[in-house]
Amino acid sequence: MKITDVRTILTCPKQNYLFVKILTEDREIYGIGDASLNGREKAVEDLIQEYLRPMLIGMDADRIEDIWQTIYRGAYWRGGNIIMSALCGIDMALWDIKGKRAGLPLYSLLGGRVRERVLCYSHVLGKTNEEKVQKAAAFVEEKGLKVIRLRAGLPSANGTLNNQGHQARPKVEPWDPEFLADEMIAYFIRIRKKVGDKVGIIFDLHERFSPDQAVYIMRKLEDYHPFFIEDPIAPDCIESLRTVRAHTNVPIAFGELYKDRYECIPGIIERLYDFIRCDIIRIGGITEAKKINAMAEAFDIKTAWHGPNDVSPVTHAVNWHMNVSCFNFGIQEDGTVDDTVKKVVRGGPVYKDGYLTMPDQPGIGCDIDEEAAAEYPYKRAYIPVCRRTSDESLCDW
Ligand code: CS2
Ligand code: MG
Repeated sequence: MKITDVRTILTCPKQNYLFVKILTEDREIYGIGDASLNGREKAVEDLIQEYLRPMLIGMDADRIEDIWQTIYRGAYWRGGNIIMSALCGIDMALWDIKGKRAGLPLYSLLGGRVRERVLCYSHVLGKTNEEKVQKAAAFVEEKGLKVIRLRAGLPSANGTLNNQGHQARPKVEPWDPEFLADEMIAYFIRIRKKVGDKVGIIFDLHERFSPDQAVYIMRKLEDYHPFFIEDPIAPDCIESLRTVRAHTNVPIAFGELYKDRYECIPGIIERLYDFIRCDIIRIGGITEAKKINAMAEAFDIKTAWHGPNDVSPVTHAVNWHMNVSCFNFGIQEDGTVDDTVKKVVRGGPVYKDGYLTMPDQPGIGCDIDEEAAAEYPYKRAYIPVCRRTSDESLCDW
């Protein structure tokens, strides 16, 4: 079945999203994918429109692997966030088409169900850590959560949602890793005491600490049994991850910033982490995610795919199909989808009592209302940057 057009839908219902819609010679069958790269959406759109669309028109939509390799290797210059995000938008849309043609949900194409529902965790939100401590127990109770997630930081965790309008430059947030380790430890312990021992607590250190600082925090938290510590350090230096792993026995989740399977390999084969948590868009989509998943399974590493509030329901749905069909699933991050987003994107996982489910539908099971999307035009927005209050130097956000 030939591809007849590749469209991009750039929209900002609360957050900028870049969706891909692939049309085929069967007018009834099209695929939807997500190519959103928070803070750089237009660069991805240009790559798709200027370079990928012309070469994809006329190709056989059934040949997902061949198209993936053609985009990845065929350009000679490969990888990176912009290319991999574009590749993901196309890859997801092609899997969606394959599912619709077969009349089967994506999970069925991936091997079929191995579980009925998907354990998930939610972010404890609030403007200050103090507010989060006060709200945590009620939040767990009201939502019936089994696992919650905290983030190391001073400001609100809502920082990436682009609901403040067009931005001329990134917001600057304060962060002093040298002086805040003890405060973060105390924050975790206070939450542990509030929610009790039965609730899992994930602590996302968000690549904000150096290896020595991360080890210091993790060792102090060993007795408070975190579900896992997420991205304790930046991913750039594998030696640093080896150091962290060697000095603490707390479970580690890693890889939100990885861009392909090759970046995952050293950590997987040395078991430097217990959960792999790539973002499915950043690694080039379902085709790459299933390969990473298979590598992780062989080394007893579980999955915790990235899926926060700023990810669209299309990607939440893809995560869900992966989770429900893969043996080595660990847990899924559940982003609350804003009501405005629901006007633009139909479908996606449904939350109940700590788990996610989705109704059976062919393909990914999501659709974009293009008229609604047009009512929410793109607004330039940046991911914030962190600067130390002490000397104003830049540190990892
Ligand atoms: C975070 C994300 O959910 C997480 O684990 O690391 O919220 C991340 O900061 C954003 O997705 C960036 O856009
Ligand atoms: Mg994270």
